[in-house]
Amino acid sequence: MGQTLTEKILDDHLVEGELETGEEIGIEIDQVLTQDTTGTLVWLQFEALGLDEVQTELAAQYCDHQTYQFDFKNTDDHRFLRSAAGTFGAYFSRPGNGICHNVHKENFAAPGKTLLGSDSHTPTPGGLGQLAIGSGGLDVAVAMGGGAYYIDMPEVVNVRLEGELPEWATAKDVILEMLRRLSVKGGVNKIFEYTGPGVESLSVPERTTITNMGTELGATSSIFPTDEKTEDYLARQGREDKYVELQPDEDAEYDDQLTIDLSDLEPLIAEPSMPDNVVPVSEVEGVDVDQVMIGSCTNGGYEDILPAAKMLEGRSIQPDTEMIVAPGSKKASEMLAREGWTAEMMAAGVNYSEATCGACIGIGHVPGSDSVSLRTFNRNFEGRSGIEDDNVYLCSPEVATAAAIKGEIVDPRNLAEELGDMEAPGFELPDAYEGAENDIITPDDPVDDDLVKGPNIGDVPLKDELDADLEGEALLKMEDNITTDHIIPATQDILMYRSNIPKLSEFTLSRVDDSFAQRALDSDGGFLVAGENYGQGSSREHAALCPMYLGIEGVLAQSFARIHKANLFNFGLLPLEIDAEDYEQIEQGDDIEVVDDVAEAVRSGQEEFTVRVNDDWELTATLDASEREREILADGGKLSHTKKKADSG
Ligand code: MIC
Ligand code: SF4
Repeated sequence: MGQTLTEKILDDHLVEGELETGEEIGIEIDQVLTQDTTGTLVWLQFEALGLDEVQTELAAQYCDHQTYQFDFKNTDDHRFLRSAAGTFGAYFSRPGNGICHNVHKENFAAPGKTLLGSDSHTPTPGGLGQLAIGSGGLDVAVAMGGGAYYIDMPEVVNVRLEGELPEWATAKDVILEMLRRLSVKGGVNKIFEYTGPGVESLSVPERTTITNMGTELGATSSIFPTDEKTEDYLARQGREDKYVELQPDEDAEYDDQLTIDLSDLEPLIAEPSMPDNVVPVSEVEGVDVDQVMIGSCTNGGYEDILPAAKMLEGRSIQPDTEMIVAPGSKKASEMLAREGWTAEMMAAGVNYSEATCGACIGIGHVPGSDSVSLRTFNRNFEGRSGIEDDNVYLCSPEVATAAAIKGEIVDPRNLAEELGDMEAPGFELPDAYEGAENDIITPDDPVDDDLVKGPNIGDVPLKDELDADLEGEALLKMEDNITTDHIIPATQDILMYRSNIPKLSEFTLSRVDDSFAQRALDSDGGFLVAGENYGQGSSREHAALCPMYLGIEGVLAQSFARIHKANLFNFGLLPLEIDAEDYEQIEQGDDIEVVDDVAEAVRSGQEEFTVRVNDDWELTATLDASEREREILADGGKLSHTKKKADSG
């Protein structure tokens, strides 16, 4: 039987297990990436594991999320990261050089290689045939030390692309269409493999827009085969030697399949406040728009900003609509500036920003109260923009720019007809990707060779072994699709505590209930209760580490997002699955007791656990975990587990 492209790459990297759907496999990692808000924990844990040198082919540390350095704590984090990169042997991309995914794509991404990153959008270079996966920071630290990365073998789903995109429809509309069909949990434990005649009509940056936002489907990864377009793209970066041809076998068997006819697509938009609230733009025409933002790791490339610049050439945006362009990389910025496009945008009224994640996680350009913001980003979770009751829509750069020109949501096809002289800008690559040559410090020529830790950078707390008795209050009951932004928000006033867990923990779940952290500290242990897809969104392991620090013992949820579930194991929290009826019946404040010797049951492979509620009724909960995960959990998390293993020789 032939192999899928995913199976071929996994096979090449397999160190444990077999490629059978649902079975745990261990794979070798070639490249890792990390960024400033998850990277400090990565290196602190690398150090705590007693590791002293990067073992992967390549490791890259980016400074991209909090580049405005509002507080000395952010700046100290960046200094620490530079010193860690220098000390342990990683590339260091300086603050302002751009978003990890964009900069990685422009400099290091390589077909056929595996990439593990402590950011949920790590799958971006899947657009050029790299098998890239997002994970918590501790898994990245272990991989960087030469350890395998473990996942359950995902289902491989074939997305067959046919036809070609019509004018004004874009790659963003392809992935919005996927979200419309499959929802934000439709991709959990799946890898989407794009094939079919439609692939060749898409350039690499268009493909990476699709693979980037596969994360919003909850997918483990997304990948395209390689072809002339991939080779050409790498050549424009001066890296044609990295090209390898990668195609699935003709008789490859997929777990599932769907077809998208690109020629049927039209401009789409995700309404507030979930990326899968997708409708045709024409259905929401006429909504007044206060703010338009172009940028992020989804649509912040040279090729994404150029269409906006072309649409704006010789025009003005509406006086009551603000338009901000935040490029994904300094290289993109430098190229646009050298070609004069930055000046065109500025003349049209654009507020041009540095290359950063920034506004995507509520840092800067926070929308006004009761206002509408149209963004080319990938997430519009409620409150993520920095204001609680936000109205953030997600769309392509073309739709965003049309809104800035008109001052309201408009289908760009209708705007073009109205204006009479606005052409569809199309999609164009630069002749050569050149610029920002001074912004990556190589491991061969580091700035520092010793760790520099500011006063806000503390140790990573450890948890004790799992107890025999697990009992406590259901401290918080939450609904479906709770995001890691709910658990640990990323906004400016909170982000500076990412390396200070005691302080950061004070903000745990504050967006759901501001008394939660104190209640958790006051009670001796306790549980969280949630609906479906608990912990979707980011890879931030703080969303497991902070509840652990507050004494939370476990989470009872109808289902979990993949990365968050792995993070719960890594920090020793018991993730139990419960059914919908039991979920309905449990109330916040109920007494929860996991019957049995829990530690023993976890180690021995027990799958079903009896949970007694209020000493009154019982439910059966499931622990879906591999032997490896059970050992980690029982030992109190991966750090304690690894130390214990090292101590026992
Ligand atoms: C995000 O988009 O939410 C982030 C900020 O990039 C996170 C990482 C983090 O929390 O630092 C992600 O997606 O993993
Ligand atoms: Fe940065 Fe936003 Fe991309 Fe996360 S989703 S890496 S915050 S641009």
